[in-house]
Order: sequence, then C-alpha cells, then structure tokens
Amino acid sequence: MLGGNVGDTVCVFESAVRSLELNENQLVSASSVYRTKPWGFFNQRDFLNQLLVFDTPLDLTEFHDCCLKIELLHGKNKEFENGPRSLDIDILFFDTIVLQTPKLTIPHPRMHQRRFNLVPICELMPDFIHPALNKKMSDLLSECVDLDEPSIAVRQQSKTSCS
Ligand code: PH2
Ligand code: MG
Ligand code: MG
Repeated sequence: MLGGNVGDTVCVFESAVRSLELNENQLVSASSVYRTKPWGFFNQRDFLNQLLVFDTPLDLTEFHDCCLKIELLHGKNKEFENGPRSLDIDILFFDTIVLQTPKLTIPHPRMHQRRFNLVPICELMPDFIHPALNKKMSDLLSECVDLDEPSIAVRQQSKTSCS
C-alpha cells in the first residue's frame, strides 16, 4: 500500500512503481489512487493511497528492505508516527504469510480497521481471505467502523503526465 501527503504524490507513486520494478518486482495490478482523510493525526493534508500487487522473487526480508530503500529515495525521513510523509510503502500481505517480529508484522496489524486500506483492496481482490483473521476482504469492509470514505482521485488506468 502506497501512502503520501507531501509533494506531488501522484508522481511520487509513479516513481515508486518504477523503482520497485527496477528491483526485480513485477507489477501485477494497481488500484485507483484514492484521496483519504488522515488517520491517527488529523492536522495535516489529505493522503493519497494506492494498492499495488507485485510478483517478486525476493523473500519477505529482502522485499521489506527494498521498500525501505525506495521510501528513503523518495525523501522519507524521520517523520513522527502518523505524521506527514512523501512516501510510505506498507506491506499489507505477503502471500498468506502470518508473521510477527520486532521489525515487521504481516499481515499489517491495523489494515482491517482502516477504510483507506480496505476500499482499494476490495477494488482489486474482494475475495482474498485475510490469513490471520480468516475473513474475506469484502466482509472486513462491511464490518469496518471507520467512517472516512475514500474518494477516487485518479481512476485506475487513466494517464497522468509526470516527468
Ligand atoms: N498513513 C499513516 C497515518 N495516517 N492516513 C491515511 N489516510 N493514509 C495513510 O496512508 C496514512 C494515514 C502512517 O503511515
Ligand atoms: Mg503507513
Ligand atoms: Mg510504513
């Protein structure tokens, strides 16, 4: 899941996709880009969020390191928790792996509480079953009590012009 609210976020997202592809990852599908209300810390610009699905030869640790590197490349620095950021890459799922380490929890521990995750996920894979909660994404969305409804900012497949 890409997220960001600093700079030209649509262009940052396109650049992040290119960087991920340059690191052996193959883009399988991309959701629309959604405009979403900031979650956790309210006094900041709306976010954009987009779900990407990749095929990767990397293992989870390598893929995570790759994502961290690409965040840094796009200007992510030591922002505070839930605060403004140019690019956040969160791994929501990695196949059906369930794992908890000090560095990384997969599936993402709060994704099912947030409409800004569930709405893009349901655009691409409403029938995917959450490997820890054992529930379909569409059911998690209908049960979700988050009231902030994402709106589509850039529809899937529409072209933008970023240099
Ligand atoms: N990410 C955060 C904090 N709050 N809110 C929205 N709408 N979208 C995000 O991606 C997001 C957030 C921390 O990573
Ligand atoms: Mg995040
Ligand atoms: Mg993150």
